[in-house]
Amino acid sequence: MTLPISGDLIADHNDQHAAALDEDYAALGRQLERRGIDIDAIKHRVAGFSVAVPSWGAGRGGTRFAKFPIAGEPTNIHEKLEDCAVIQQLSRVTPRVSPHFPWDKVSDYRALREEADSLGLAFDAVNSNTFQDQPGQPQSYSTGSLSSTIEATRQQAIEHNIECIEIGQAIGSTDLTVWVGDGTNFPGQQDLGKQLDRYLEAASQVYAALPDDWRMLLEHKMFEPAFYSTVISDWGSSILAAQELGPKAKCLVDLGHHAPNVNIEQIVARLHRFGKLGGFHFNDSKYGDDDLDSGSINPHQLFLVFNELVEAELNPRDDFRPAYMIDQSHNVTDPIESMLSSAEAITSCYAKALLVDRDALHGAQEANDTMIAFQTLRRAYNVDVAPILAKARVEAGGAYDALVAYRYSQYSARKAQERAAVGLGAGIV
Ligand code: PSV
Ligand code: MN
Ligand code: MN
Repeated sequence: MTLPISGDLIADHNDQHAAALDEDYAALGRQLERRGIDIDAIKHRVAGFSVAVPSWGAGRGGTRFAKFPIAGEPTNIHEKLEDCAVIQQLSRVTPRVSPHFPWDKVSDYRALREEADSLGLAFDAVNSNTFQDQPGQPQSYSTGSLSSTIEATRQQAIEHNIECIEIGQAIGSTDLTVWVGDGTNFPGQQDLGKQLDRYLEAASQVYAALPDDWRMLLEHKMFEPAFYSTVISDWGSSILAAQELGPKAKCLVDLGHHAPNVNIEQIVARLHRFGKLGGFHFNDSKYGDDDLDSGSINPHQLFLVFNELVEAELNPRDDFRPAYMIDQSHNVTDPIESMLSSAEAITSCYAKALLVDRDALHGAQEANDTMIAFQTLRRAYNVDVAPILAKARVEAGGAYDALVAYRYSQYSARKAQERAAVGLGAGIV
């Protein structure tokens, strides 16, 4: 396997920091031991954690207004895979890539799977795209896709999703993530009930094409591109649709897709309660679907989401195996750096959630001791878990400080020389 970053470079970097890491890990271990926590057991759980990176996140996303490409930015799935391999090689928590079609279209998917494998990667959920028209496509999605009033358009959207399942089978995926931009921009534009009926009927045809071990992850979003109503706008619409479709349909929570101030951790608990929590798109948001870096705006919320996920792990329902993915748009940073930083932020919140004294929390909840319950969470949130993450990373072959090692490798300067320049243009959703 030829990985993009030199193994010697990573080893040298780690050697330089080995003594400091041992000291910090031992000090944190003593601190946690006083609380009755075995640091090695936490490190073991952290080592087992992973989150997929989005193929589309490897490029500069841009916004509706502009895209500012950077030199060396990937322009095809092969280059994107190479960049994702860098993220995995240094972080060791992102072994899978979530592809998007037709953006990542190639002629030979078995070869693509082998290519990913040779880079130490596998594929995660396949994302369909019926929110944009593609060159040469017979029907336009201007009237919507799975919910369009035009039968031929619905049929085209169904066939595209089924094609995504087939591609997914060739590349080793077992989940199809379906997000549709369908909705309306004006009151009265469509019958809100009939539009959902059409969506459900079409989605059931996609569902019928799922292989036995596959899941269909329904991703809701409140608005954009539809600004008056969206067909699958919230977790209520999502769970109702998933319940109607059947057991293989689950809900996917993108952290940026909710009404402002909504309690996302409670949504997580609700979806889990009904066995419908299928996956996540991690990112952060200040105003809407901002697709900012995970944990950059509200790391406490991310921790509270993971607190619910750890509770869910302890009380699994209906084959609980959420697909964790990043979904971000990098407009002003090197995407590799953003995803390294985000993967660390996400894993940190998982580690902190593992540190919560569950007996103390549940006891305080039963006794209605609000302050102790809150402080039990706070105590875990306040721990600097960086030594646990670094230890797990180094032991798995990653870098002590992934960002520093990445800069030191000059990977981005090398790619700027090797790769074709990217044209200007608007961004992606
Ligand atoms: C829609 O805003 C979304 O979150 C969906 O996951 C899409 O697949 C992705 O963004 C496209 O960038
Ligand atoms: Mn998303
Ligand atoms: Mn989004």
